[in-house]
Amino acid sequence: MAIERTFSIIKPDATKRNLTGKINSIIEGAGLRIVAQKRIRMTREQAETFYAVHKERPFFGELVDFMISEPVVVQVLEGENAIAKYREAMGATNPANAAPGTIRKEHALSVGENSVHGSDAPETAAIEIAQFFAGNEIVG
Ligand code: RTP
Ligand code: MG
Repeated sequence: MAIERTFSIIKPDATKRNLTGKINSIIEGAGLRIVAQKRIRMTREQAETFYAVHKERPFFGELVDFMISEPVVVQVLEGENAIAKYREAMGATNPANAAPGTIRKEHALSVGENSVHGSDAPETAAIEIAQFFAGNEIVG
C-alpha cells in the first residue's frame, strides 16, 4: 500500500479543552506519523477558503465562526493509506454515530464541535496541506 499524507485540524472545541495530546495519542496509536504540526489562529479568510465547498450550506457561517473562535492545531499526517486510516480514527462526523475509541466518540461535543478535520481524498489533501504548510515545514 502506498505511503500517503493527509491534512488534519484539531478544532477549537478540542484545543480549548486542552485535548491536543490525547488526540495526538489516538493519531499515533492508529499508526500515523505527525510529520508537521503548528498551532495557529485561523483568519476568517482562511476558514472561508478552507470550507468553500460548504459555502451554500446553512451551517457555513456558524462553521466559519467556530473555526476562528479559538486557536487550532494544523497537522500533516503520514502513513500507509493515511487518508482512510485517519478518517477511521476520527469517527463519524456526528459523534453520536461514531464508533467507540474514535476521536469524535471520545472527545467531540456535537456535529459542529466535532474536534477534528481530516481530508477526504488525495486531491483535497494536497490542496489543504498546501494552504497551511510550506514544503520545508513537513519533515517525513
Ligand atoms: P471535516 O471536513 O471537518 O473533516 O468533517 P467531515 O468530512 O466529517 O464532514 P463534512 O460533511 O465535510 O462537514 C464539514 C464540517 O462542517 C460541520 N458540520 N456542521 N451543523 C451541521 O449540520 C453540520 N454539518 C457539518 C462539521 O464541523 C463538519 O466536520
Ligand atoms: Mg469534510
